[in-house]
Amino acid sequence: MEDLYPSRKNSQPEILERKDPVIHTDRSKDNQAPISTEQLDSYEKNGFLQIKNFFSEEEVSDMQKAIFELQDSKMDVDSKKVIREPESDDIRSIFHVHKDDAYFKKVANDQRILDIVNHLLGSDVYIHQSRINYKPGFKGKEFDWHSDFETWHVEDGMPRMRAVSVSIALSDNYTFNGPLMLIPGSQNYYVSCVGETPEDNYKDSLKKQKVGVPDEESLRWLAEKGGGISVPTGKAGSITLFESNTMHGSTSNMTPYPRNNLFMVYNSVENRLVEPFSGGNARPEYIAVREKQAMYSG
Ligand code: 6CS
Ligand code: FE
Repeated sequence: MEDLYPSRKNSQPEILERKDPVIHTDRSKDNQAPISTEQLDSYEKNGFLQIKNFFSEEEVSDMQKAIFELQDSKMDVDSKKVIREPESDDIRSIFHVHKDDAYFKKVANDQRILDIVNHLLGSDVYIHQSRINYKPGFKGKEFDWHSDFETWHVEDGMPRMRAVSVSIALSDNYTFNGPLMLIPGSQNYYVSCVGETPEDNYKDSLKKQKVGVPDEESLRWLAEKGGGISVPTGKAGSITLFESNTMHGSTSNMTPYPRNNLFMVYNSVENRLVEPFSGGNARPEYIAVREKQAMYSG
């Protein structure tokens, strides 16, 4: 398959134009969407959309109970799906929760979310990746600037930009406890990064990403083009949907307040993974789902 978004191939970075729509349902059908035209406009323009108070307080406390019970149950467990912080034993992320845990499978199937992502992606969807990023107080380290799509394209073989991440805030996201930072409009440009993908890169990249992190010049260009950096803060229970190629990152958390987010990544069933464009081995199923699974439809 032709590689429309080459990266980690050249010695110089390059900024390529996006070749896919941001919203894959024709805008003449806005009235079929469960969100407003203004919200669709905002997502199309910025590459992300925050919806506050999406979940009820009761749902939030159920989810918080679930993520902390899971965290406790894995505290002393050595599992590939449990990623620990680079400088401590604290749990950084737990992957594949949509499949391994009945409760999170229900969250992944939440019809309110499915109706939105089906419209944005213009098709039925399946879960490409799910994870809980705990970002514990004092110990939670940064997630350097990156486009998820760049990794999913190069290391997982995701052909086109037709996936969306739904970040569910399960603790209050303040300006100071390492919230998600996004560059508005960056979804429209693809930063072709330098550097080869090391064998089994995921064993290190999920702790600290090195390849696929854009150069400072490209990041400066994107931020200036987009008019700065957005930090959607808000109470637990809000969600932030962001397009697969929107440049994002988050700082270390040096406050007592954890920043727990649950991520469900939805991919179009018409955009299933092929061989990694890096030419390397496919990443494990718990990071990048390949098995044919039940489609989620709106
Ligand atoms: O490699 C990945 O798939 C993961 N890495 C980051 C930094 N964001 C997306 C995803 O969790
Ligand atoms: Fe990411």
